[in-house]
Amino acid sequence: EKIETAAGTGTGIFVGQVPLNTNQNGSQFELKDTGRGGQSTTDMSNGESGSGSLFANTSNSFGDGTNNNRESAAVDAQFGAATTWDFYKNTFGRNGIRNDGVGALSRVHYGSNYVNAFWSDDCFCMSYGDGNNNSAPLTEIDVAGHEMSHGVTAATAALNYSGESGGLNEATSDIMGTMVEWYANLPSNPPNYWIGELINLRGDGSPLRYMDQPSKDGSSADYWDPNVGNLDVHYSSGVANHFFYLLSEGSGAKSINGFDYNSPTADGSSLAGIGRDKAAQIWYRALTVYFTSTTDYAGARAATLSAASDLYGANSAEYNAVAASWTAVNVN
Ligand code: ASN
Ligand code: ZN
Repeated sequence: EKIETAAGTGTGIFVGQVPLNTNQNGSQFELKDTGRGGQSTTDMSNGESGSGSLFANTSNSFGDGTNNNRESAAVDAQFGAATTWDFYKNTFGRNGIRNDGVGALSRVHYGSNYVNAFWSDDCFCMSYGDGNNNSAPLTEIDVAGHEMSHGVTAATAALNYSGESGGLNEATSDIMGTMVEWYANLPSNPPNYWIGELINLRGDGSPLRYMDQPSKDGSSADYWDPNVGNLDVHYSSGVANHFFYLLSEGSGAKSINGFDYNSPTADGSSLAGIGRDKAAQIWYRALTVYFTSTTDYAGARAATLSAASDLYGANSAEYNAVAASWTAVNVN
C-alpha cells in the first residue's frame, strides 16, 4: 500500500468546507490521515459490526454538505478527529488518545435509525448513528471531541462509568468536546458552551446539554447533593460542567457569539471567570495526574486545586477561582 499524503478537501454537514489530509493509493484518495496516526473514516452502511469500508474516491474532494452524499458525514467525522488530535497535541502536548501516536478510527452511518454516537476502547474507534430516518447524522464536532475524549479518560484516570465518578467521566467529555469546538472555531458552528446544539436530537432546536445552567435540559444537576451520584451519568455530569463554565466565564448573564448564558450559583456568589484555556489546563492536569477510577466530586475539588496550585501557584487567583467555583456548585 502506497503511503503518500495528499491535500484533499471536503464539505461536511456541520463543518462546511474544510481541508483534509488524504492518502493517495494508486488512483484513489483515501480518507486516511497518515500525519495524524493514520486516523481514518469508514462507512458502516447502516450495519453494526466490523470496521466498515474506508472512504475513497478519485477526485480527492469529499461530500457535498448534505446527507444525500454518504461522504458528507464522513467529512465531519474525519475533520472532527483531526481537530481533536490537533487540540490535544497543541494544547496539552498529548500525542493521540493514548499518547502513543496511534490514530483512532471513525465509523459513520452506524446502525439504522441509530440516534447516538459512542466511543469503544475495544475497536479504538468512535461510531456515529444516522439519527431518525437515517437522515440526521450525529457528526457535530463537539460530539466528536466528546467521544474521543472518552478514549483519553479511559487511557488516563479511567473514571468508573457510574456514580459520581461516572458524572466526572461524562463531564470530562463534555468539557473537552466543548474545547474542541472552540479550537475549531468554525464559521458554520460558532463555538459555545452547549453540547450538540446543531444535531437537533430533540427536534425542537434545543441542545442536548447546557454547561452554563445544566438543569435547562430538564434533567441535569446544577449543584451537588448527596443523591447526585444516583442520577444517570449524563445528568450527574451537570455539576462539573457547571463548575467548568463558572470557572471559565463566571456567573450571571453573558452573551458570547450570539449565545445567551445565565449561570447561577448555589451560594449566591458572583464569580469572575479565569478563561476557558486556563480552566482546561487545570482540568486536564487533574484528569491525567490526580483523578483515579473512583474520584468523586469531593475528590475532584481536591484534584483540581492541586492542579491549579501546580500550574499557577498556591493561593494564585486561579487557585482561588477553582475553590470558589466548586463552592458555587455546592462541592465544599
Ligand atoms: N453518546 C453517549 C456518550 O458518549 C453514549 C453513552 O451513553 N456512553 O456518553
Ligand atoms: Zn459520553
